[in-house]
Amino acid sequence: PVPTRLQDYTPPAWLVETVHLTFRLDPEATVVRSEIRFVPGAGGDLHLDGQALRLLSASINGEAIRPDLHECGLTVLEEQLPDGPFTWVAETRINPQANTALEGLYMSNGMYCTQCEAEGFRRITYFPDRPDVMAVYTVRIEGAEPVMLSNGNPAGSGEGWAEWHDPWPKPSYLFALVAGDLRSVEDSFTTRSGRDVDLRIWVRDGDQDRCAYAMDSLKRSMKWDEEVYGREYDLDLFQIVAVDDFNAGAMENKGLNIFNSKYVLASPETATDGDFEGIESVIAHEYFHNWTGNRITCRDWFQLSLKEGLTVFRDQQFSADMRSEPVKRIDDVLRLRAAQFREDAGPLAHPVRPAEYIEINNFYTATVYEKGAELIRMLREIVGAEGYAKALDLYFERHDGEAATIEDWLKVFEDATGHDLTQFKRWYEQAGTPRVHVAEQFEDGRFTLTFRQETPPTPGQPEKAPVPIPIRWGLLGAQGEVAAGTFVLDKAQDSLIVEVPERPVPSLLRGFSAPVILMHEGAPGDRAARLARDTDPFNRWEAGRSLALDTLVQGADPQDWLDGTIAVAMDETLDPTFRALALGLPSEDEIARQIAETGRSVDPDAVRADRIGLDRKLAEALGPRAAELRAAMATPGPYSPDGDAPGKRELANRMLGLMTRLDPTAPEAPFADATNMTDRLTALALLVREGRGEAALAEFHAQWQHLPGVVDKWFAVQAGQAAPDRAVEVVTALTEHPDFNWKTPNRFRALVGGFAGGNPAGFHRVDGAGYRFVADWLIRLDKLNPMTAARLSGVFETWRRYDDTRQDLMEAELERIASTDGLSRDTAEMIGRIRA
Ligand code: B3K
Ligand code: ZN
Repeated sequence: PVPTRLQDYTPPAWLVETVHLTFRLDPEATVVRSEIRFVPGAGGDLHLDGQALRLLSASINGEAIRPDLHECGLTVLEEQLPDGPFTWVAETRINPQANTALEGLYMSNGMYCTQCEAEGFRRITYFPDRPDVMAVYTVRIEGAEPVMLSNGNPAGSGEGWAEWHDPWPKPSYLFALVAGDLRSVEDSFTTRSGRDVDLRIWVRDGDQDRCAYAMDSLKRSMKWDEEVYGREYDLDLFQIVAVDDFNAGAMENKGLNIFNSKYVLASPETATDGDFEGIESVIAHEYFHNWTGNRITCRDWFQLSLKEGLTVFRDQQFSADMRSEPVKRIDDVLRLRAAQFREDAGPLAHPVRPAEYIEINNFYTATVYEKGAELIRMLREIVGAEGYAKALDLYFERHDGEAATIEDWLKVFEDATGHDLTQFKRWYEQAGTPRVHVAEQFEDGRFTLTFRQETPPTPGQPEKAPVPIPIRWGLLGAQGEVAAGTFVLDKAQDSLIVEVPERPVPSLLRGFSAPVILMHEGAPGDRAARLARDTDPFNRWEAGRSLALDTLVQGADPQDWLDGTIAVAMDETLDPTFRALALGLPSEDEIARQIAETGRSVDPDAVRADRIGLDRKLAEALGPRAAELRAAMATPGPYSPDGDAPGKRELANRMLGLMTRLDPTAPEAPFADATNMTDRLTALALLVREGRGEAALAEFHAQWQHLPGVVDKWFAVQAGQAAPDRAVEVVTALTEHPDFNWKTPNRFRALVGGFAGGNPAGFHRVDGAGYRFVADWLIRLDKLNPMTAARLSGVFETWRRYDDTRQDLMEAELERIASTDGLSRDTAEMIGRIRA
């Protein structure tokens, strides 16, 4: 297949003013009538995208035509078209029941739903399915379903039909339709200009009592966007639908968000604190897209980060405001390193704005989302909070109703703040994580920090140019902070000189002010000093992490880490969540990445053993204090997902994890006594980890087998916690379990993804059985759901980190996948890039 290239962009030949769609619903033969008013754009032939469609009829201005049909759509030559505007009418037939790709119109649990981003609308009808074609949609749905929804405001309904009108021009990827036997939970929100907006969350009967947190998150998001960004909602109605079969987390369709039910449904008994937090942030994220994505959309899919990076940054700000800012920052950096640094260090590395793609669904990545958000954060760091606010106002003013580009985005910052961002643009075009090396010198009251940046080569980009790196810094003297500021490193090498009477302890890249790898150990004892008393909470945490990695990667003596971490753990003046984070060990995958950074090959069994060893040392060093701290963190009274209760539970549960290292029966009583899912699942995971989970697993399953989201946890916990030497056998047996509905992405990800991602030593078992298991299932899923299969292939992206035996085994599986007959374009592209 030929790649699509950014440099080949041409404006649309024809634009669309209005679209009238009529759906006659039928599970196997839905008929879609489309009436499209085309107006001249750049001029030329009319190309309409279409996929898996049966064209029943087509006409232009009422005259029947027989367009030229090809594999990816149809073409009407310019000479067959009227000179000016015209009306195209077509009828197509589609089969939602047979749509296992979950793109376009498909069925989930007997209900109709859609997913159109990025290119799903072309599976519904022939259309210029590209985001720079924005139109006003009117939709009529005919069918027997009790509830029939589409975008915008209701425009009438009766027995067997419903109409919807969306006044805001939108690209086709934001179209949505939902129909089925749904129940709603209702609320309302009054905007700051006094307009009343009806809010509805649609779920299956029986799930109504698990929507409260989602609704509350929605209202808080609406208010926050008004207060912080000055953005009001713009329709009379905002609806969210929860569906069980969904490839992604959620989708921001105009006025009708469709959600993976895992990001809607929650109650204390069925959802963990982490689930509640996820709901809050995904609800916010999709809501925020109404302005950053929908009102201002992307000109083409290369600009994806324009909406995604910005919207992730906005949801991060929101969660930081709702909860604790430093804790949120640490969480976000953990996630960035786990997914994006990993991606950037391997064969799938690509720029935040890629230059080409074969399948755009393969570019909904940690780089486009999370690194994209880091770029926005750096922009804000460079121009300041006020400059950022001015730039955003200008962005909304200048580009509302448009399909914009990264150039447009940077231009508003330049125009609003006077900064020259020519060099900053490299951040969007250059892949790879910059390394920043630091040298220190103290002489005659002058402290000199010399910074040097380099970015290793990435696929297709052997040479890298310097990027502007905002480095927030502070200097700690014996009595506390003596100086602080932000230094922008925009050359290959540059120095910062500060006059101070005594050699200070430098604290660099505070708040993780840039997505780089800081190579800075500093003088002996400096990290212990930062862990003990840095005034920047992020760097305090980072100092501990760096000490732990020294032990896990280099085999250094852990004493400084143990002492410093225990002091933080016992410090009652600190936020319990922060203390829990400081007590956390880097994941096995993170340790493996750091080992690979040093040029050595990774032994996954040793990584696991060393990590357990350090955890045990921490448990021993804490001794009876672990149980005391756990008791002190008890949260009596009714469960709350907000306030300080989640942090206390996290610290208490971390203590339980440590106690379990010394006494494997420790989780038994907590499992039996748990009154919420957070505590219950933690105890269950620990029991399974210790090989004592059988009875608890049976009890848990019996209790929750009717709730798919909880059954997913039951699968994931076994896949992740099974002993590595028999994990393949455990997950293989689980694929035979009657509840393993592998066609449901959540269930598939819980078991197969939960094994490949959650049990590294099991996945990398040296006989290759883990690789074979994952490859078998990937090949099987690819025939049904290419998007989800292709995403799973990322578990192989680190294959070059390992020893020759494992590399050969992984290579063989990649080869087997690549040579599978009828492999999807999605997976073929991923495997091709991973092997290149
Ligand atoms: N924009 C959607 C992602 C769609 C995924 C398409 N493969 C969700 C989000 O980022 O908000
Ligand atoms: Zn998004």
